[in-house]
Amino acid sequence: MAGYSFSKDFLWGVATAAYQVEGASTADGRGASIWDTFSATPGKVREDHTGSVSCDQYHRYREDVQLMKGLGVKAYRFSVAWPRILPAGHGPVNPKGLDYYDRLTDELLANGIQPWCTLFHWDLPQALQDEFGGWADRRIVECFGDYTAIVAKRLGDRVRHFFTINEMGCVSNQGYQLGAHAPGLKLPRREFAQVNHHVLMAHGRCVQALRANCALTPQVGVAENPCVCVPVLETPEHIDAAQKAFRIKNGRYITALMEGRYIAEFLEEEGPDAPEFTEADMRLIGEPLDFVGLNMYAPDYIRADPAEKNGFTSVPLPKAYPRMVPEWLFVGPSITYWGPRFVRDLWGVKSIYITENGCACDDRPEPDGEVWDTDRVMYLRQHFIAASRAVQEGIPLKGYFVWSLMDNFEWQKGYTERFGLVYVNYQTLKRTPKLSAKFYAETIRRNAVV
Ligand code: IFM
Repeated sequence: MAGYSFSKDFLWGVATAAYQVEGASTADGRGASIWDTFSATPGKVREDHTGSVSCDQYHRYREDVQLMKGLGVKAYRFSVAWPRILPAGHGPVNPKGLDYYDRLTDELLANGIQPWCTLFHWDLPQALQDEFGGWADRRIVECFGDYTAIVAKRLGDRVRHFFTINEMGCVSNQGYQLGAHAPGLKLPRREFAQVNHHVLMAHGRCVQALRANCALTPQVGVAENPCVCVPVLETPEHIDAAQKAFRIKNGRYITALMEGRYIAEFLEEEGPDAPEFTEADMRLIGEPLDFVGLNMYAPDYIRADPAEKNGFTSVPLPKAYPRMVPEWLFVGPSITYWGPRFVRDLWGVKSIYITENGCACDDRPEPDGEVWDTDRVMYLRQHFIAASRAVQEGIPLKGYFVWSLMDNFEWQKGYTERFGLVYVNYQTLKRTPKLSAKFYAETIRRNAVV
């Protein structure tokens, strides 16, 4: 391969999540989710925006599939809204909810786009939060398994690729410890540890339910956003330190999944706040996966530090370090190289995807109607170059899903942060591909960075 190119069968895709794009929050028997409740609570989301209409993909999915086709993507990563399928979280199934994902799947396949389905991207049925505290109670694990089985039975004859839970740490940390996401709780660290443990267990239960209920043999993975440790310099001592840091800093999350245990460094660090667990729990958590998906956004620069117990230190970012619109989105393109590399080197993973990468920019249409998001093009181009390096070095990076197909409901930021390749006018719901959409389409067409 010459230049910044990719393997022949590299899978280019785009990603979204149900609550962020679907809207139609009361249509066809959908139950309420914790995000409906949270966003309806004044002061929780910027400008009190809610996902009740959003991009209305529920009704406009055909148009959105045509947008994808225009980009030339080969795969669409979407999520299923649990409260559309089971309005009360468990019990009676809502057939119209399942019908929607049938229609979406069929439309994608008819247009040559592979459906990649996420079971949970944060829209927990409110009923489960009310009934037993949602992820804080161990009963959630079986409920999630049962819900997964229903979706698997319905879609598993056409969908081959499934993700269990999107960004497990965000579910527990943002939702139950920091209170920034639904359900907005600030539990003590010890209780948060248990919430997180239930999320990990539910992931394992989901893997089992998919394997037991899909008609086609499913490929099952996770979409995790690990803290991406990047060596400050590419020298052996800093690379070793960064790899070690990657494993230890993610001890509560991806390391636990990949190794089926909480590593000693994590347990020691947490002390009395460590989760309670049994060996059976850890076996469930460690269910083997077919691939690993990485949601990659910002870097954590690491240097070797012999004075530190674990041999590494995070290097603080200088004051003027570049970032995109979100206050957390510092630019560090080499994450799309180092993330896959460490996942391969630490755990021998043979199939890795970037399942999210993108940025929010201050996009506005010019008088000619065009959105000239040169900043997003710069950002994506640099990440693609790093991904191409991974591919060319033989790291098994097999695909890349840009976040996101279109502007959408950005959680507590509402509609104020735009991550899309396609601009959405929230008054008219008109979709307009930005410059970055054209850049992406051309990259896909050439299978090389433009
Ligand atoms: O919009 C989110 C997505 O739901 C999860 N990953 C990060 C994105 C940007 O913040």
